[in-house]
This record gives sequence, structure tokens and C-alpha cells, in this order.
Amino acid sequence: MNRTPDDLLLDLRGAALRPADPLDDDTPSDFGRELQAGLSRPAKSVPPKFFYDAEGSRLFDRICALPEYYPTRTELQILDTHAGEIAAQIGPGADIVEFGAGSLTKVRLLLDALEVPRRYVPIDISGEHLEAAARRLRAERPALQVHPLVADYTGALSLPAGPGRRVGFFPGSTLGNFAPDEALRFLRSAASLLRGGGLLLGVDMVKDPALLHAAYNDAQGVTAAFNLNLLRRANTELGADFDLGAFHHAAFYNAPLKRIEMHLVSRRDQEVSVLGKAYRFAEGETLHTENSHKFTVDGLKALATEAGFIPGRVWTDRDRLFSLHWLLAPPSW
Ligand code: AVI
Repeated sequence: MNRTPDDLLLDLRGAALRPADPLDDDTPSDFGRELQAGLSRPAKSVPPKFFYDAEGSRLFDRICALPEYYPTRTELQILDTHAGEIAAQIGPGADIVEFGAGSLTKVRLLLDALEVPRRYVPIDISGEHLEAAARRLRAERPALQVHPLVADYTGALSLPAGPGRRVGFFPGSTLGNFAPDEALRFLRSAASLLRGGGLLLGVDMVKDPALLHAAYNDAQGVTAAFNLNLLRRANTELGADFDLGAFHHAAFYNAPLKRIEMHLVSRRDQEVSVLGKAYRFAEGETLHTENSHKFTVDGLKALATEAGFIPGRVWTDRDRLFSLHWLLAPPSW
């Protein structure tokens, strides 16, 4: 049952991991409505949640295993290296709630380290995927109550009373894909949901822009394919007529805003049609597809404090690429 970070990275490759997303409920009609709204703005944009159709999830799995994309393996290493200390903060008999659980890969390292975790509640919008993953986990751990919850974890959540201290788990730096106001709103509701317990939160750190640039502009072009897949998805699901060859991937670090921005850049003046409506792109104009915010330890602590948490221990790797924060949720909150 004890698995190394390398085993887990291999799992990630094949597991169609679906990362937690900021807003979710990505039915085709939501996609159509939000894409049309985003294309009508002066600065064209679309929320990153629409990356994750089946092909987008497959491409994201490949990103997680890329040599340049350090976050996934670094977070797994931190979890593995500091498992004992993390377990000591969480304490025995915990009721673990994972936000955007995907295929339950990372939580296995945590569950292995904890002293008799009582219950595990993975929350994800993708029900089919979640049930299958939960069945596998139950088979592995008959003593653990596994209660999957199909829900949008950024909305209001009500959880059945649990057997122990409630502890949230939100790995992968998905918090970084939220706009700052969404991140604060999410953390506020997490602090309320986890009253008397805490949150183990994984976030990517501010670092040398060259490393960030490489992570989002990999040599094999997988991140570019992931970005462009959004246009392919629009063509398939919405009958749009994006010419994928007429756009290219761009990702760069916006230092003042501490975030990687991903865009699709129009190679020429062109018109595209989405659900029967025409939109013009000038040459060089972009469709902004994702922000991935990076955090300093102090910045994240300040945000967590504003949301009602009491910041506790922080674990990072030797190169301070990624961080895991233990945040206490006071009982009276
Ligand atoms: C899911 N999320 C945390 C990833 C990130 O790094 O922001 C999504 C991603 N976009 C490009 N590569 C990976």
C-alpha cells in the first residue's frame, strides 16, 4: 500500500486525473454561453474550467509527467518527505474532505501517513469518475468510510456530520487558477466548513521566471496542445469553426500580478463563428484562457488569515518551488 512519489506519478499518467476547477458545471450549454460572453469582451477570455473535456484531461495528465512541469512531482515529494509531520498536525481519527478530488491519487500518500483516518469525502463535479475511484479506494481500505460527494465545491456545501475532526485537502495549486476574489471566497467558505479542523493546501510558489516559462512552454508542445484543444472542443461541441492552425499558444509570466497567463494568439485577421454568431480577431489579438497565480509564503498566509484561517506550519521542497500549508480553522468561525 505504501507508494512512492514515482509510483504515483505513473498513476497520474494513466488516470485521467481531472484537476479541481474554479467554477465548474461545464455542460456544453455553459461552454457556449461563457465562450460567447468571453468573445464579446474587449479583451477576449474564457474560463480555464473548459479545458477539461476527455482529451483535455488526458493532455493535463501528460503535462503532470513532463520534465519541465515540476508542480505535481514536487508536491508529491513534499507529501512523502514530511508525511509524519503533516500527520502529526492533523491528528488521529480525522474526517478528510478533498476539494476537486479527481482520481484520488495524491490523497493516498496522505491517508497512508495518517493515524486511523476515519472517513474520506472526495468532492468532485465528475460523478462517474469519482465513483469508480472511490470503489477502488474502498477495496484497498476496508476500514475507511469513503463517501464521495458529486458537487461543485466552489458553491455552498453541506456535509453530513462526520466521525472526527474535519480536515480539508486542496492540493495541486488549483487555488492559483482562481481569480483573487474567487480564491478569497473559496477559502472563506472552506474555513466555515472546516470549523474546528484545518486545511492542507498545496500552492505553487513565486520563483525564477525562466523556470515558470519552461513549465508552461514545454519542449514537446503538450501545453500548447492542451491550450489549443479548447478550440477543438468548441468546434466539436458548439459547431464553431476555429482554424486551429490560425492560432498559436502563448504563456508568459506577468510579474506584477504574480501569475502565468496563457493565451491563444490569432496569427492573422480572421472571423470565427460560434453558435451562429461571428467574432472578429485582429492579427496578434488573443483569447486569454488561463491565469495560474504563484504565491509567496507570506502572501498565502495573509490571504488565509483574511479568509478566517490561522496559518500554521508550511512545508516546501529544498528549492522552494512548491509549498504545502497547514491552516487551522478556528471553532467559532
Ligand atoms: C490545474 N492547474 C493547477 C494547472 C496550472 O499549473 O495552473 C493547469 C495547467 N495549465 C497549464 N499547465 C498546467
